Amino acid sequence: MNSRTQPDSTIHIVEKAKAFGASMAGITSITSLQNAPSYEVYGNAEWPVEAKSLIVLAQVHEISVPELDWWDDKNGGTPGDRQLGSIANSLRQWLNEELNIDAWSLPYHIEKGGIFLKDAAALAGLGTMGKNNLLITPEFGPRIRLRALLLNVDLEPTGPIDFTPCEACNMPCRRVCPQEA
Ligand code: B12
Ligand code: SF4
Repeated sequence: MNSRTQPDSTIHIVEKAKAFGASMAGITSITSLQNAPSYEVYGNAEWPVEAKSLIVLAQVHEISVPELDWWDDKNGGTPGDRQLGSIANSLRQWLNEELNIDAWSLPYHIEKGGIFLKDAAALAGLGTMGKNNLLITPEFGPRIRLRALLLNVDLEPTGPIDFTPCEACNMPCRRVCPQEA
């Protein structure tokens, strides 16, 4: 598959990501990401020249399972990120085998070639940037972990969305910090 694909392909790929276990998934273009606010601050990023779009995956971290976000030095990561990595890997293989789409899994850290995941997720319509500087999703609030795959095809974007939870809120997120940051 190449050139611009149909909206049906976007829906099919997003649904498959969820079937592999992602709580949410969405698509945006590399061009949109290049113009996102974090790149204005950070400067240009380098991606494979073939990359045209990306799929952002989110996994909910329920309040009852805090250990999903516990850093473990032995394996160098968190259980939640390993679960999301495995979902991304299954999706990457399926995209390649079933749709002939090349997909690149990305490192977590920006300095190792990762992307700014909150910007990507906001552009892909998973949620909006909250006043706490985290991505807030309509269904799971900020309690999600993100990951992304770059794709060598143009796909119909799924965002951004019109969602403004902070507008009518008295900002407990800003008042809770013991250091008044
Ligand atoms: C470096 C980093 C950290 C550092 C520094 C955090 C910081 N506050 O600067 C440390 C280690 C401290 C950290 C801590 C945490 N992090 Co962190 N971190 C990252 C990482 C690797 C890069 C973030 C970064 O440097 N951003 C770039 C700087 C320049 O910008 P920024 O501060 O994010 O602000 C930009 C956005 O707000 C954007 N923006 C604002 N409005 C809008 C509107 C639109 C439409 C768009 C597109 C963009 C946009 O523009 C700003 C720049 O101008 C990302 C993973 C990734 N690869 O993206 C995870 C990530 C952001 N972290 C995450 C999380 C969960 C956390 C913690 C909650 C972890 C924890 N359990 O404590 C804390 C929260 C700390 C906090 N109060 O912010 C999640 C966020 C999930 C979410 N729901 O948003 C991410 C995406 C990791 C992941 N895999 O899911 N983190
Ligand atoms: S507590 Fe309110 S202001 Fe803060 S991020 Fe959540 S909705 Fe936005």
